[in-house]
Amino acid sequence: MSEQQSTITSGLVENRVFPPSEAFVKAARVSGMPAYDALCAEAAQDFEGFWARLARENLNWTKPFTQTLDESQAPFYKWFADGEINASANCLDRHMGTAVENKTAVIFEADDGTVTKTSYKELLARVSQFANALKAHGIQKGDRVLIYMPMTLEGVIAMQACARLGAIHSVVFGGFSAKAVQERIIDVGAVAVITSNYQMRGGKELPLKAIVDEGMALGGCEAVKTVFVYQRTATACPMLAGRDKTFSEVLAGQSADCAPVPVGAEHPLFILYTSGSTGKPKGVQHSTGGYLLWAKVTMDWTFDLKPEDVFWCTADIGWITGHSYVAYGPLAAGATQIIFEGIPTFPNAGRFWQMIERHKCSIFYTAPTAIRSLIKAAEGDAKVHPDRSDLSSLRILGSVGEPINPEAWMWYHKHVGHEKCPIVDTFWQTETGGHMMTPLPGATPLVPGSCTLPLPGIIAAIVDEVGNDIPNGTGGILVVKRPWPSMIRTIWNDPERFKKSYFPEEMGGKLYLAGDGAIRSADRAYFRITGRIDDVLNVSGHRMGTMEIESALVAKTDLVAEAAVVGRPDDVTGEAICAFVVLKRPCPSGDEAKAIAKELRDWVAKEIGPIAKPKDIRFGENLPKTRSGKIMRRLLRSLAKGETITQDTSTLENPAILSQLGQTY
Ligand code: 6R9
Repeated sequence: MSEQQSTITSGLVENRVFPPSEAFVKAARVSGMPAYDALCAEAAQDFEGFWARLARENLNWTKPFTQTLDESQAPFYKWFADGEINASANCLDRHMGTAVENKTAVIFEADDGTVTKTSYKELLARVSQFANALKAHGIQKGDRVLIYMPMTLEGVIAMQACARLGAIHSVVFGGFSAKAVQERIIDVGAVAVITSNYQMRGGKELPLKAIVDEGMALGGCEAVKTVFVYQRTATACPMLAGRDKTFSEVLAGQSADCAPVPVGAEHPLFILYTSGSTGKPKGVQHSTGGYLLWAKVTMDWTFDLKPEDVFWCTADIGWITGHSYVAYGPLAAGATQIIFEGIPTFPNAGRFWQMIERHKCSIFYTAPTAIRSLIKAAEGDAKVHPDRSDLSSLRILGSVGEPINPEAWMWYHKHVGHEKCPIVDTFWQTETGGHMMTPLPGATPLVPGSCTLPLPGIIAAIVDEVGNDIPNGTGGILVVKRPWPSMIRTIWNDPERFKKSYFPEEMGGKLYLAGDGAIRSADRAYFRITGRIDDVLNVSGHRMGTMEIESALVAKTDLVAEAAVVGRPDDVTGEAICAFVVLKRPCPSGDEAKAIAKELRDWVAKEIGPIAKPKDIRFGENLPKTRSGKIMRRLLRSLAKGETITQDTSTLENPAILSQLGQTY
């Protein structure tokens, strides 16, 4: 790829364009812009026919569907509804008797560097055996199973085994707290939990099972009959007789054959909780058929997957990226993938680059926050610089989770991709199931910081508050105008909230509201995401609701009277959490303030998880409010950024508190 133009006219206008090389275009699955345009035209001419073709070509159906899209209960759309399918069969059984059968499915690298390889055939046997163990404990189609596992092959096996039986999994990221586990067990109505005694991260052994116990002890989890415990490490953990079973105990004597249970295409494959603009996380419900279709097709299109590729998505299975591009997509596509248990900085910040070299990774997919922290590390220590590793196996790089700033993009392009690897900046969400907007590596000319264009079949647009189209070059609200197969089906237990959050009446009730702002460039009509338009923060690519953190803070009733949380830009994590707190005692300063700030951070870690800990805490006698009593969040955002307040503060009830709130702890 050559850099055609290299002028940046301002921070906002990005003029550098990187078209794919001719050789890359020639070999690509979607080869050149005419091929992309042809797919878009196919979808425009016969929307349902386009999706039906993909669904027939990419998935094995135990009962073929006759109806593609059912809009009769919109926005509760149904796809391929009369078809029957099993997700696990499409990831595993489907490859038996083909060249993929004996291919390596997973190269697992443990935290301590131990590597194990598992073929598709072996993985099928392991998933089947574990599914039989679940079945023997009464788990059946439609049951909900909570998974709280480390980033291990066993985590993927647990998900696949649930899918094999038609049981609905709900994975909770291993960094969430006992309380978060309890709340999700209750909301989802789990009958079983799959966990691990400990997890290994950065050489440290951290408890998981004990957190499940602590969560369940908070009450309301009586429906859970069995807790399956994977013994990741040799250290014993407390086991409750009758309820808790080790993996080896339940696997003993189980056959490695387990017939996959066909389910309707709309049967929920999983429920994954994500933060929204209110205090309570939403249980995003995904379908089986439509979801899996897009996980598979985007592997082929976005990552131009070839049989010899070694794919590595660094996301944890606790997030949607780990669902679509670790647990399902790569397997459905028959890829060899790397699964990594540990953290990018252990034993040193060169781990990712060393692993790419070690396993000859060809497609590498990670988050901007990881890239930014590794840039920092590499700049401080030449030994962990990517230039020290042989990265010649790479052919495609990917980015996900948050906007990638052009500086980080350029570094990734130069030092990791050696100016020959297209970077696919994939915009999507927990709710969208798979990629929505992204360059195609063998077609789309790249512009740093832009997710470029929607995938064929995805009808994205930018509108104003009432849903009218906005011309290119003007910022607005990102929406999707037509349903797509992998979209969220509902919020578990809360269909009304689903309608209100994603298909608001104010915008006509038919547009999917992503919750992000965006702008299309005047020249290429490329999309650039400008950030969330609701009260959701993106910290290190993880979604956090400001209200969720506020609720956690005020739940510390002995100490906190009031709290407001906003985001501020951060060089490494994208956004940082900044909490403004009013205590039930005089406003503290100095060491006392520091001690209370620590206490509050620990509290939030316990309530939600360490990822929700505020980076900045500021105390005041009061919060800045208008005379009508509304917290002035815009002002708080300025304060959080350390800006001099130039905005009109005349409506502020008590202007003196601004100086108090200027001090960060
Ligand atoms: C996949 C995932 C979704 C939110 C989304 C947006 C942000 C994700 C992005 C991006 C700019 C990208 N986001 N990818 N912003 N460019 N390539 O991250 O899902 O955790 O639900 O977050 O992340 O704000 O709305 P999720």
